[in-house]
Amino acid sequence: MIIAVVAIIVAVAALAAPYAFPPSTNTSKTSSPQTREFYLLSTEWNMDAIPAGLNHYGFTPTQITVNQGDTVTIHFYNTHGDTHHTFTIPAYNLNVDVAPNQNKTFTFTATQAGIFVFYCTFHAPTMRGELIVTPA
Ligand SMILES: [Cu+2]
Repeated sequence: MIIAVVAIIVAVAALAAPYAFPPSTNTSKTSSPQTREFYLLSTEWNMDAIPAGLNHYGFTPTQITVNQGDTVTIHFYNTHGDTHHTFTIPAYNLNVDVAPNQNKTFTFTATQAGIFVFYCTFHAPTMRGELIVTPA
């Protein structure tokens, strides 16, 4: 079973190889810091799918991927009329509170590489996502 899985991975990698690598003459690194812009919404999970005791709020999207050194601008929309939501990442000192039916735009520099959970302080653990900062 494991051998079959490895064989499939190797086969897929072989197919992807011509497209996955830059031309051999290009040896310089081209990922200089960029400004990246994202729209983030508060959303709701399917009520029927939520176990008792958990709230039904979430984020869309749930993943934001940037490169280390990028300037990241997020437009965060609270789509709900009856509750605040926050965008919180302690490691980045981010804790942006957005009032009902309001939005805020904020910017930060992705100085630290890694995977950082972003969450709403009012609606964790369901209302969460991941900021993925790939190393420079
Ligand atoms: Cu919330």
